[in-house]
Amino acid sequence: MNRMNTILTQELLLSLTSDTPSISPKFFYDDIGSHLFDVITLLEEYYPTRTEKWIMDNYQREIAAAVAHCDVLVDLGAGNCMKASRLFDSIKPKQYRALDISKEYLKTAVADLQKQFPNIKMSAHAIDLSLPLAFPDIEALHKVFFYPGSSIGNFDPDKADQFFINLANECHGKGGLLIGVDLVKDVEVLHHAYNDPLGVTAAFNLNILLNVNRITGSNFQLQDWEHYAFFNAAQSRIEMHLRARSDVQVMLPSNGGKDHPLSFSKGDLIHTENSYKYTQEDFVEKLQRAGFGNVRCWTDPNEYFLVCFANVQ
Ligand code: AVI
Repeated sequence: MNRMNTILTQELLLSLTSDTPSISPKFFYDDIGSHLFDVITLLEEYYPTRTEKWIMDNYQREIAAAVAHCDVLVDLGAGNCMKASRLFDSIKPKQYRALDISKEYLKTAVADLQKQFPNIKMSAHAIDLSLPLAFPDIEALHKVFFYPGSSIGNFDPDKADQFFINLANECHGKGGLLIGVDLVKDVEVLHHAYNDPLGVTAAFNLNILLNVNRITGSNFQLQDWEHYAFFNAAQSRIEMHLRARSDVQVMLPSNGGKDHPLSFSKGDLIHTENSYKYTQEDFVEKLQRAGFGNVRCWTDPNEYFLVCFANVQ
């Protein structure tokens, strides 16, 4: 086992053996998971992606005017880099840094994009956003951090606060943050977005077990588990879980070579993701608390989704 998988196995052993077993959502994004997520974004029920695109397209000029200046566009969850590339003509960055957890997928996307935009200096960085960022070579430049798609919703609120503080510090007094976030709305709309009838979200959720098997050598069987997602109104979040369809035994090889048995009873849950939904007011306050100011907001006619640009103060 390579060093990275050894560290990840240790992390998974801890989270899977805790009182409330969980798998971090970062494990969704292996090659298959990244592609399944791309399909989710095309689903009729999954409104966030097309709604954010509508806002970005419709308010393109106003957004570019708010951003005003951008030496480096730092794309914090680049994926296939499509969203950032749509900004290139209006924001005109001199450099583009694409960050994502899925390295191979990202490298291919950036290489393709570089051919289309040869004048923008591009680089790809595989990164775990739960850790602090550091770009000493671009400290002095005017940076715009771009964090679309409501990926911030997958952070617990206190972690999101810390993340914003880190970004504000990374700006070194210049630049800002362009971010998209999903808003609180009718529960039915939220429910369908995470329980699509084609079963793509279910496949995305279940695929996390295949990735865990690949990384750790465990033997999760997909037929033992089912997708379970619901809106937790008290916490203002969609929760995704995998629910055991029967009593299940799983072997998780530990680093020392001794297998670690995991037992689940029928109905037991493995928590895989939270997706927090904010009100505009709460979200703006959150940015301000972290050191961002002059927050400008754009939304769609249904007020399903919010795009904000905030300068570092
Ligand atoms: C990436 N993230 C913002 C998605 C979300 O909506 O929380 C991940 C996702 N999970 C299920 N469907 C989409």
